[in-house]
Amino acid sequence: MNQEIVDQHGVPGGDEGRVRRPPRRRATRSQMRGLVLGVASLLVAGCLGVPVREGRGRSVGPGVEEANVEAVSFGFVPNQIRVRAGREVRLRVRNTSFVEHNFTLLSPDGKVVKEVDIEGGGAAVVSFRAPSAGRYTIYCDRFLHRKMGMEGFIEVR
Ligand SMILES: [Cu+2]
Repeated sequence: MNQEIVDQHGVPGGDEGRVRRPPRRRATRSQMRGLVLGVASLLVAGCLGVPVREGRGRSVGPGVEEANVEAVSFGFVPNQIRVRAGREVRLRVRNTSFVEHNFTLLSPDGKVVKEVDIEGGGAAVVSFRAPSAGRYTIYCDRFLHRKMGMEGFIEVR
């Protein structure tokens, strides 16, 4: 982290000898960089696809697979989860951000299988049967969230 700059010159009328001022130049520069990075990541998310983070279900009992999914602003981690066909799949979704997100699960033919809103800091378990191979889609239905990267896939094999 950047060290804060302490201005040694007092301000007329001030009763303290040392006055702490915000490091104006650096703040401006890092704000600019933040803006550029923010715009760049929006472009990447919206146009080129977010980075793939793979995960897979683990067996937690006879015929049951479980996977953890983290909902962040704006994405799911992992966003590509492989599970085995013929199982009950339990997705443990934790929203680790401060805003509400949504978790919608679509079947390979585009039907809503499950849908749940998860408040900031909250969690939900989304269970479904995955009878045969196919690609399920997950996304957040909040305005623009999917476009910004809150989308992923459950690959049933
Ligand atoms: Cu969201």
